[in-house]
Amino acid sequence: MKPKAVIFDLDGVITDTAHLHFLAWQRVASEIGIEIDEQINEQLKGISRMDSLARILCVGGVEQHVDQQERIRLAARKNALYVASLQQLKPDSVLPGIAELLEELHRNNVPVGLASVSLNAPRILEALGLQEQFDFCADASQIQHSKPHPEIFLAACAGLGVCAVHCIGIEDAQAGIEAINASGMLSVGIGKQLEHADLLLPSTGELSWPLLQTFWLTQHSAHVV
Ligand code: B16
Ligand code: MG
Repeated sequence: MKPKAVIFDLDGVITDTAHLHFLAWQRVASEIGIEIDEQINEQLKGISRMDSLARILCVGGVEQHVDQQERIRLAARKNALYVASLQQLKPDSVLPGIAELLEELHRNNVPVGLASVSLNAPRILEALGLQEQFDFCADASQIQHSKPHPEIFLAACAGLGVCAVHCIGIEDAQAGIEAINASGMLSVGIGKQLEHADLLLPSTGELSWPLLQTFWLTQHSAHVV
């Protein structure tokens, strides 16, 4: 018995773009007099661009004073800075263990999906040379809710033609773990401070197909009963 699919988050699981998001937001925030630190960035992981901006405006206490037109301008400015920084991504920016795991999944005929709320996901996969490795990438432009809502994971399952309860999802953000759990999939968390993950690993380097298989065999029957 094996999972019908494995669905990956992008930022923080496939590659480490969280820091690039942070640097771009930090610059835009400072231009309007708001200071943000890494702790605040932690809350932006898995959250859409406009929702991230709303949280930053909240931190600065100016949420009521920034209209929609200005929000669109600030989000576009952040995205331009972020996209420019993506030029530094190369195939060796893929996090440890990921390329090997993708190969093992293909060798074992396990479909692979991507569930990222980033509108930049296709260009990031291309920069990493991984676009051929995913059988289906959920399109962030077609969803209404970012994580912790399960919509992006359910969209990935639908695209692969599989039922969520037969899949494993892998995430590095708390909002993402909540999204996986709400979708009915089994959750694998990457990091040290995540709560509610069915399996928690300190880093992507620990991921492997034999480990996921054992996890599936021990957890799946208990999970669907
Ligand atoms: P963009 P994920 C998320 O990607 C990031 O974690 C989050 O920080 C970002 O705001 C969001 O994508 C939107 O990204 O501005 O590029 O559309 O973790 O779901 O892969
Ligand atoms: Mg992530």
